[in-house]
Amino acid sequence: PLFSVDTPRASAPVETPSEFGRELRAGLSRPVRSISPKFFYDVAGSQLFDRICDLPEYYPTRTELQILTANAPEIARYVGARAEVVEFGAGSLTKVRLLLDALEAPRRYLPIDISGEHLEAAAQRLRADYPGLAVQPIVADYTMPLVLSAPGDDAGGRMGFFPGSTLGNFSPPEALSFLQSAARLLRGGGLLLGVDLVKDPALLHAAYNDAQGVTAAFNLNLLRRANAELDTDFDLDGFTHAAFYNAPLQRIEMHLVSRRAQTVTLYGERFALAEGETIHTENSHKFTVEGLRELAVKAGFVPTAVWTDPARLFSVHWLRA
Ligand code: AVJ
Repeated sequence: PLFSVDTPRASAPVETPSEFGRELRAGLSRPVRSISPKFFYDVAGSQLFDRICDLPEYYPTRTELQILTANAPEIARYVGARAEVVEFGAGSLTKVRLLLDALEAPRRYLPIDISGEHLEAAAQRLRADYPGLAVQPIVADYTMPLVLSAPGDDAGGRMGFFPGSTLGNFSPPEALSFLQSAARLLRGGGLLLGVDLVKDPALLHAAYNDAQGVTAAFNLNLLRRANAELDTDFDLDGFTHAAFYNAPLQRIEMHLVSRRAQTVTLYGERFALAEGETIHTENSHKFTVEGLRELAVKAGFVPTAVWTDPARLFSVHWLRA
């Protein structure tokens, strides 16, 4: 398949292991347990993530919006006339409004997201506000190679939009291969890419350990989702949220820590977790402006302009493809 399509599923149990189920089983079978952060985003998880974006400690969303707002005319000049905008991991479709407002004559908008229901609802709201724009949501895992038909013969061609530092969820080799495919998909156009910057670890720590516990709820929602969709028996009180900065690897790591020795059953198989053992749920890599530009060059882009906020918390890059 060109990409996997995540259809909404009825409640558990399921006969054919879902992608989530297969990956969770594989992740629990490894000596260092892990699961991909892409499974955070069921409806409840997408809503929790939207709440994270509004938290006082979570500076990335607000800062990126400030950068896009403050520099919209200049960004529009670099981007030029683009008829088609493809967004990777589009979520709630709020940031793209700033871009659509700045562009000359966008005709088609293709938001790609793994969370189908959430995406369709957001697409409806966007259509209401942009009557001249063809909004064509694609429910897909954008970490898989994606093939799109040619952007058509309207002037300007295609651009990509990948805000929010979602690139940071990839390991460095995955980030490179994602950017390589994006460069192929966007050839003749470019990618407007937002990435979070390396900074004082105390600020990073606060952003992933918010006082209201929304990030903890977001992390633990993965276990609630597994219980609902896969019929696992995770005890939600048996795990705690942990997030810390791994400085040598330039990333925030999120884990679910087992508070005691316990077992969990998935597809009839029992997995034992020791007290203090963790399930690694997310990496959120941080970048330097130079490091990102070098990575972009390796992937086949030509980095041109970079915009940051005065405190250099976050960066937005225009990468020509
Ligand atoms: C959507 C991957 C960019 O890494 O900051 C927020 C996800 N995890 N709080 C990030 C997230 C915990 C977010 N990304």
